Amino acid sequence: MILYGYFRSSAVWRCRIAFNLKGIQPKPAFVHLRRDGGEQKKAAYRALNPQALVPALELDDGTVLTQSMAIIEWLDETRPEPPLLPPDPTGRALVRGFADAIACDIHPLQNLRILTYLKKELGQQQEGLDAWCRRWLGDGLAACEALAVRHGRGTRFSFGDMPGLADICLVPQMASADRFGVDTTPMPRLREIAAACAELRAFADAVPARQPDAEA
Ligand SMILES: N[C@@H](CCC(=O)N[C@@H](CS)C(=O)NCC(=O)O)C(=O)O
Repeated sequence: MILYGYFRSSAVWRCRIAFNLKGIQPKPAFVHLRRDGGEQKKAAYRALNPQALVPALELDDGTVLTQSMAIIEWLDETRPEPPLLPPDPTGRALVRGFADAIACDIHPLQNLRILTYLKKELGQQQEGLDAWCRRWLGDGLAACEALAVRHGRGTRFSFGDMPGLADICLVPQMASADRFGVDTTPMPRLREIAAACAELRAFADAVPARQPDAEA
């Protein structure tokens, strides 16, 4: 299995955590999102993922999976232990609701191609881009804080005492919040969960700075 990614990508970071939790190490392949206009946009990578986004996961039979959430759910279905989702449909819907609030509604607004468009096509300056990111990260994570308080108070992780899909999505997004200067002090529950995750090797080994393609 080959996981195509980039050290800073939140979506790839999610996959790295999930693979680590399962104790599986796919072979990494590095797609530099900024070098040479973006390697993700080159024909060679588009042949793998026509969306020109990382991650992509190439299976041993040549099948290429795209989209981090689809990859993680495929992993969970094919290697069920330890489970990343609860056993019951309602529990799964709650976890997916939290995870999708991040993966579908927060993360896409800070994507490189969106920020590049705001800058190059719409003429926004860096402060405008930073304000944009802070706004959508702050609003989105405030909603996640409310969901986390509602569903997981007293538990170590977002939805229980085992880490799962919600935590996998949360941790990279909290790091983005820090990077863009979002004040997360009004989100104590999310900070508590992120701190609990950071204690686990699966999460610690997945941080961008520890990846072979990491840059300062
Ligand atoms: N919904 C996709 C998002 C993937 C995505 O946005 N990847 C970013 C990095 S986090 C990317 O490849 N950006 C390249 C670009 O914007 O040109 C997923 O979860 O896999």
